[in-house]
Amino acid sequence: SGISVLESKTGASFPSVIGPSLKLCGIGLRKKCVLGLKNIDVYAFGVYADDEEIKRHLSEKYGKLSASQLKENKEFTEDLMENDIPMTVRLQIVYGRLSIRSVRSAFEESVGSRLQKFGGSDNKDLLRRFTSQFKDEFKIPRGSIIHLAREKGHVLRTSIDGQEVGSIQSKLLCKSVLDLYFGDEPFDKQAKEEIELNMAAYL
Ligand code: DAO
Ligand code: DAO
Ligand code: DAO
Repeated sequence: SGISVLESKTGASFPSVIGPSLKLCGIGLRKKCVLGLKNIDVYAFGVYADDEEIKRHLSEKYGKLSASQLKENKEFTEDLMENDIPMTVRLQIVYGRLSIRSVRSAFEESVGSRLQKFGGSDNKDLLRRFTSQFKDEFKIPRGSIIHLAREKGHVLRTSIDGQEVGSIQSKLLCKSVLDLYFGDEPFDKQAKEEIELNMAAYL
């Protein structure tokens, strides 16, 4: 126990295991371009998954392929995002002046575009249900740890520094959140590759 991995640019530290069974599969950086001119580092992230559950759900279908064959395999990515496999994205905030308003609007832009991509246009309600959990009085200073956990049954549970913010049962929402980190247009391409290679190695 006690082993952790550092994100090189920010020094954010990620335990290699969280809870009883979630293993670190890759780490990366979420940047955001502000005012069309400069990139700020908003948070470092680590993606965790239950290795046994990946194996249980996907080894029959993909077990004969090598990790490098699976790296370019879109169907494998889709299956990782769609199956009922527990995964957690752990965010460590590195930007010091994050307001809840900007979190809400970034979320509506990033997750909103995925909800639209996967679910068509009539999920404004779902999105609002989720962002309404982000109360203005919450504070997310530098160093805050946010967990976005997909639990069994496609429940997305959100917590900040160990305090639960809320949970929503939605397969579409879970998939949309995971897509930010290892979908088609991920926040960090190198992280996506690392995540998929490690997940493939669990088969
Ligand atoms: O101060 O206007 C500003 C820049 C804020 C950028 C905020 C990006 C928020 C990204 C989502 C963070 C989720 C925890
Ligand atoms: O980086 O664009 C993005 C999406 C990140 C998801 C962040 C969810 C943050 C939930 C915070 C609750 C704040 C009270
Ligand atoms: O660490 O400063 C911080 C952020 C604390 C946010 C706490 C959120 C607590 C939410 C409880 C609401 C229950 C529905």
